[in-house]
Amino acid sequence: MTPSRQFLSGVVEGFYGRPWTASQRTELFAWMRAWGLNTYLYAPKDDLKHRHLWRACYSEHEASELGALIRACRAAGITFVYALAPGLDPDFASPAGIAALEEKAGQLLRLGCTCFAALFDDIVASPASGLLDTGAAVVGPQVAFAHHLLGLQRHRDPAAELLFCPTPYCGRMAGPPTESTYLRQLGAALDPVIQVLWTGPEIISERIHPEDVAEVAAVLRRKPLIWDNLFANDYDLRRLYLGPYSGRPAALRDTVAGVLCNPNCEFAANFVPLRTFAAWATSPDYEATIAARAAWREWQPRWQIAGSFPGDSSLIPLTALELVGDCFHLPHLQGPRSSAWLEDFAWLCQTAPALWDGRLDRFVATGREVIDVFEKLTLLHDRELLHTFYRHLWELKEEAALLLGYVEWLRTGKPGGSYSSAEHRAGTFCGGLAAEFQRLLPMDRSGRFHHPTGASP
Ligand code: GDL
Repeated sequence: MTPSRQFLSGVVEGFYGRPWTASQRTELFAWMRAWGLNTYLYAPKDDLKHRHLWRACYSEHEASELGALIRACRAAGITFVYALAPGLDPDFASPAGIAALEEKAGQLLRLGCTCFAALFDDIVASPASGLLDTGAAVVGPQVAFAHHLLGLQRHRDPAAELLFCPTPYCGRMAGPPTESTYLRQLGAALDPVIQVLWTGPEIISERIHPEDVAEVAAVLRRKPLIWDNLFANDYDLRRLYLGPYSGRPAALRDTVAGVLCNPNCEFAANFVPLRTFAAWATSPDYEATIAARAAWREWQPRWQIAGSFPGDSSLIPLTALELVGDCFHLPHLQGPRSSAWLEDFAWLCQTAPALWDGRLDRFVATGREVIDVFEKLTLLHDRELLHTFYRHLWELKEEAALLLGYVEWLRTGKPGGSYSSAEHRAGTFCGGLAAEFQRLLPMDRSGRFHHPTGASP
């Protein structure tokens, strides 16, 4: 195991989709500085020169923007880490690949970057089994590349650090770590100073407990550095995650080298996720619900809405904001009010209207509140904030209106009939082509898919 070092805590901009803008990153650094986070890993999958065209150096204009970013990050007291993801290139470790690495790393070193990462995630198609147990042929060139990069850094700074993302980077892909040829070879060959990234039991891990990382730490011969995809939404852009950082007990901090969060693609959606994550990373008595409430309160001043008269403005009430956070919560968990809303609907559908009690009122009140929050949001002065949430809340308020109409029809309608709404024309379904396929092959609650006819293929 490596000797104990500073616990790394911060953000990895490591998602697929539009990278954040310079001003969003500047805002991010201000948040991170204020909240005590120390590391920013630059790894936007869709910066061509980070991954697909990793060998290409940045143009003069791009280099000046990147240099400014590095300086802004460092001025905020945050370590800037530039990630190279060369693994899609079959010859990344050939002499030509190494020459390209020298040139590319040279450019970044000149721009002031002193910390690097070599990422080898998502470079081979996942087999149906999900297991990615690649062997020596894969590990060797990756380690050679990383060691060469470390050497280039050390030339400048003998204390330089390097991060490394393996090809199987979570429990599901690697299988039991002690049985993974790849991980065993990596643990043995990789310079102990290099930190290895790991997303936990899953790519999107609902929970990461100390026992979930003990075995991989032993095989890698170092504590893993968690790349946390809890709030990432690039794999399902109809979702947003605004819930508090959860599922990681405080004891995890002693068993990992650090945690870097890869959050929502929509920058503005990340205030509560990152604020609560920072609270988790920096305080021993973190409590998710309390941290979420404090984060919404801290963010509320940004939610100013126009009043009926020019110059008249007010803040969206905290309860309304918390309802937004509840409706767009966490990947594996609805917020408490959303869960109750869902349960109430299921209950109302199964229960004769004569037996409905206060649950109808609660159901209707939540639906109306959702519609009302959307109306309020459209009055936001901060239009960037509005448009971050617009599509998501639009879909939900449309659904809320449908449900309210449906429940009213149940209450007053004749049994055995069917309901139609003026907003829903025959043959139009939300979600387009992908949703049509999802209706043909739905996933069950345990994450399995069954042959549509019911018979085995
Ligand atoms: C991944 C990718 C990441 C992506 C995330 C969520 C890692 C190491 N790589 O597998 O770029 O944003 O899933 O979709 O997590």
